[in-house]
Amino acid sequence: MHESSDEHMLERILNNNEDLAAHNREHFDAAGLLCINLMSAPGAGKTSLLERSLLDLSKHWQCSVIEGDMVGELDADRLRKLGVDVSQISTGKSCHLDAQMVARVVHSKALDKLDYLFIENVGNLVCPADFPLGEHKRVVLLSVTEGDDKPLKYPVIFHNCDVVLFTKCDLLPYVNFSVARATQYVQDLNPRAQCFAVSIVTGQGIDDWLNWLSSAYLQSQKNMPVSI
Ligand SMILES: Nc1nc2c(ncn2[C@@H]2O[C@H](COP(=O)(O)OP(=O)(O)OP(=O)(O)O)[C@@H](O)[C@H]2O)c(=O)[nH]1
Ligand SMILES: [Mg+2]
Repeated sequence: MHESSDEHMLERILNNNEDLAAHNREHFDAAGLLCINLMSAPGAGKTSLLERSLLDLSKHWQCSVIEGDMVGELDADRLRKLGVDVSQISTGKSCHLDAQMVARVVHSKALDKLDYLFIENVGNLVCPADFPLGEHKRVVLLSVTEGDDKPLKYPVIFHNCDVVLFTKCDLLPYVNFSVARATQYVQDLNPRAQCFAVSIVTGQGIDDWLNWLSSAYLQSQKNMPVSI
């Protein structure tokens, strides 16, 4: 009895989230921007990747970031130092962003001038997978220090994403992580996911990632509904 009412409530929460995510997506499409949801376990390198990417992207494009953290504005402050516009969402006890939290920010932001909107989700390899935010693309970071078995143990987030970045590849000589094995695990779950091995320290793979971003942006412009 208890179990079925819990399941019912969870289903309602997830359905409600899907509706709000679709609403957010309408705003993103109307503004003609590309929205990317960055997800990973804590510390895999989301903010570092954003710092590195925004250094390049901000030269030519209007970029903005929504930062999700349980408390504090440490990551937001790191990005603001680059002159980037950042909106903070503090999730309190929640271990993921949801579409309603993002909707509040979306309604208070001037989206029209933006080309890229990045959302850094709360560090967690499980819960963010179930809560789409309206993003066009889902990017998962897996650092080589976490072990290459993670796609097998946390399949949902890898099953439902567009890109997987194996981060901190400068540390590969010191850890037991095979990029080939991890790529195979991801592709067994999700053949359409693209995998890149990257390092902020050496710059490995950063051009591939930036090229992917730029083709995703161009593709999104072709797919945007034509405004009348
Ligand atoms: N060696 C190495 N360290 C890295 C790399 N990228 C990030 N780091 C380090 O990893 C730590 C965590 O990086 P963050 O970018 O803060 O990770 P995050 O995913 O944003 O962390 P949360 O927001 O707390 O989940 C920092 O000490 C970074 O300097 C990398 O390519 N190589
Ligand atoms: Mg961060």
